[in-house]
Order: sequence, then C-alpha cells, then structure tokens
Amino acid sequence: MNTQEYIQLEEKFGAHNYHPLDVVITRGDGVWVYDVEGKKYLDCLSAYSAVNQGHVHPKILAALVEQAGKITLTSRAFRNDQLPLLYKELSDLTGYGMSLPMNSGAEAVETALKIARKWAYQVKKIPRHQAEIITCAGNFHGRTITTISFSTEPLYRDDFGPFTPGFVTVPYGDADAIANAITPNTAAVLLEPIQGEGGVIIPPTGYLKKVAELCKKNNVLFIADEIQTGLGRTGKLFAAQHESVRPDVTVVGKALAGGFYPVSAVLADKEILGLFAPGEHGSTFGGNPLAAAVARAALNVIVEEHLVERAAELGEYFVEQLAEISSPHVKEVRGRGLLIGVELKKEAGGARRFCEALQAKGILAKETHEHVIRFAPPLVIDKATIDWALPSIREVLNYHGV
Ligand code: IF1
Repeated sequence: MNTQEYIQLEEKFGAHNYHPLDVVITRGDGVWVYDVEGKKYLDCLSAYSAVNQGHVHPKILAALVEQAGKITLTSRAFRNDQLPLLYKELSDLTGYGMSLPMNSGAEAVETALKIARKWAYQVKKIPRHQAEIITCAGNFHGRTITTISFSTEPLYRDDFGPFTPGFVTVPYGDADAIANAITPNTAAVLLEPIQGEGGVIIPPTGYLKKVAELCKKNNVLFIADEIQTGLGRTGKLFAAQHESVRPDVTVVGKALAGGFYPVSAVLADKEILGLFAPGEHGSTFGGNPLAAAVARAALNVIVEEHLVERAAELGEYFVEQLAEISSPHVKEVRGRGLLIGVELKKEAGGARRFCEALQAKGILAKETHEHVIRFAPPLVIDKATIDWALPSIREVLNYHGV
C-alpha cells in the first residue's frame, strides 16, 4: 500500500480528531523515521517528547521483549517483581520519596489533583468539597473532562461541558496573580514550568521560585506538570530545577517509557502520596510489570547516555544557530534545552505550511498554536545532525512563500 491508500483508509474509518502531516511512518531508529515510500526524515517532534531516548532504543527494546516473555500484567491485586524496583530507581533519580504509577499523562494529572484534594481535606483541613486549585491560562494538562475543565483553549473545551468545578484560572508567568487568587480554600497550584502546547512559553526568570515561595507561605501544594518538560528535555532532569525549585508534587509521563509504552507517574513525598488508602485510587494497567520494566530501562538510558547534559549543550547550540537565521517571517526563537519554539509573525500565514515545506526536505516538525514551529528532536541527536538540518531550516524559513 502507498501513502495515499493509507491516508484514505484512515480518513474513512478513523475519527477525525487530528490533522496529521501526510507522512505515513513505518519504522524509526534513533532520531530518524522512515515512511512507507522509503523516505527518511529527521524527527523534530519526538512524539511530543515521549521519545527523548530516540526511536526504538535497543536497550529499552531488549527490556520490553525480555519482560513480555515473562509476565506482562498482574493487576495491582497482586504484586510484581518490577514495580518495586521502578519505585526505588525513580526515588533515587528524582529525590522524591514515593511515586504512583499510571498510564497516560492526563491520568497522572488527575491523580495529582485527587491527592491534592485529599491533602486539602485531611491535612490542611479545608471544609470538604470546598478545595480550590489554581491553574494557568494557556495550560495543557490532558484531554479528560477534568483537565479540559480548566483549559482556556476553546477548541479543547467548548463542546464538552458541563465541567468539573473547583478550578481557578490566572495568567501564566504572573506570580502576583497567583498571590491574589490564593484563598483559605486553596489546595494547590498546578502549572507547567514551560508551557509546551501553549507555544513553548518560558515564564519570566524567578517566576517558579516566587510561586514555590507563595505556596510554602500559604500552605498550598505546588504541582508541576513535567510530562513534556521533564526527564531531560530542557537540559535539566526537571525544568523546575532551572530555578532550583522542588515542587511538592511532580507529574511525569511521555519519556518515562521512551515511547514504547504509556507510563506516567506522580512523584511526591510520603506526607502527600502516603495519604492514599487502599481502594481510593487505581488502574488496571498502572504499574504493570511490562510498564515498569520498560520505564526502568528508559530511565537508565537517560542517565547512562547523559541525555540531560546532551539536551543542555545541543539545545544551546541549536537555539543559537536558529536565532542567527535572518528570516522575514521569524518573530522570536526561544528554547530551553531541546524544547525549542520558532514563533512566526502573524503575516507569515501560520506555521503549518512551513512544517509541510520542512517535511519535503526530510524534517518532521509540528506547528503549535498556529504560529509556532516546535523543534524538539530526540535527545540522542548529535551536532552533525543538527548541522545537517540547519541549511534546510534556513531555506524554509527564508524563502518559503515570501
Ligand atoms: C495530544 C500538545 C504536546 C502535556 C502536558 C499532560 C499531557 C500533555 C504538559 C497529557 C500531553 C500532548 C498530548 C497530545 C499532543 C501533546 C501536546 F500539542 F497537545 F500540546 F505535547 F505539546 N501535560 N501533551 O503536554 O498527556 O494524556 O496525552 O499522555 O494530541 O493530545 P497524555
């Protein structure tokens, strides 16, 4: 079958909740993916940062295959011999005393919200069902009814109410707005240290630190959604570490399993996560031995291959090089580590056609928020590959559609 035939099948039988680039990928290897026509592309999206370790990483693949041949799913009604090791290794790596495994990112965010509410009632003694959680405009925390309840993007929410109550929205990057929104009933502040889907929005320096201080002062939990920014992407293990901040709760997903499997987790200390009692929360698949074995291998690759340091070094180089491109279309280049956004001027007519032009040159990137091209290659990329991509990016940004 060729590209068009696959696309026709997909359009006919699949729900149309995406508008993908017309490339049908059939295999991947490191930073490269290959389509059904045999054409090779540099992946500059990394499945929204889920494949930080690169496609089909041999060590994660080996762990998956080995574990799949032993036992894949026990349910949490019984224990398995992989999950305890994942708990320990996650704790050693992140410094949080406990974790709770789920599958998708949105589920882990929901889990964090549940534990924040429970903490509010049991520890902070907020009257039951009065807890408020502060969120930020432009956020992205998932697609469930609760996570879209505090989305500010009409497309994500408008037709899907009624919504979950108990959330307050403030502008992103404005610590005073959080200070003003805190009431005696505030349980938590939930935010992304860098807004990914919002368009790679890096908040003003000092913001995260101020938010952490405000939370501490007012006995409010600071929950960081590091599903996209965490596990090395921004050149630190967690993006909050750029400001030496340690949130009370950190949510991870995506790269936690290197793209092989949906694995997410909530990280916190015992005083918070220890509040869950048997029966209050769970998941058929969360913490299954296959997931745990894959996640263990994926974490190990991040450490062994120094992916955090790579992201810092190569990200700096990539941003520098992108910023030097003088293009009539570019408004701003911004990035931290290998999470990079090139914001185009409104007159450029949207980022999509630039992504299509990049595709023709063998580079897959995805627009976000209409005017931003996101460059977020797997962290295993090297300088030579960036240098290979730059002339094409330069050409597309400069000449396309002028
Ligand atoms: C889609 C965007 C990225 C996330 C943060 C939670 C989740 C995500 C910070 C939920 C997920 C995704 C989901 C994917 C596209 C994508 C995305 F374009 F929508 F904004 F990455 F930038 N918190 N992000 O970024 O995790 O439940 O999906 O595992 O199409 O929805 P999930």
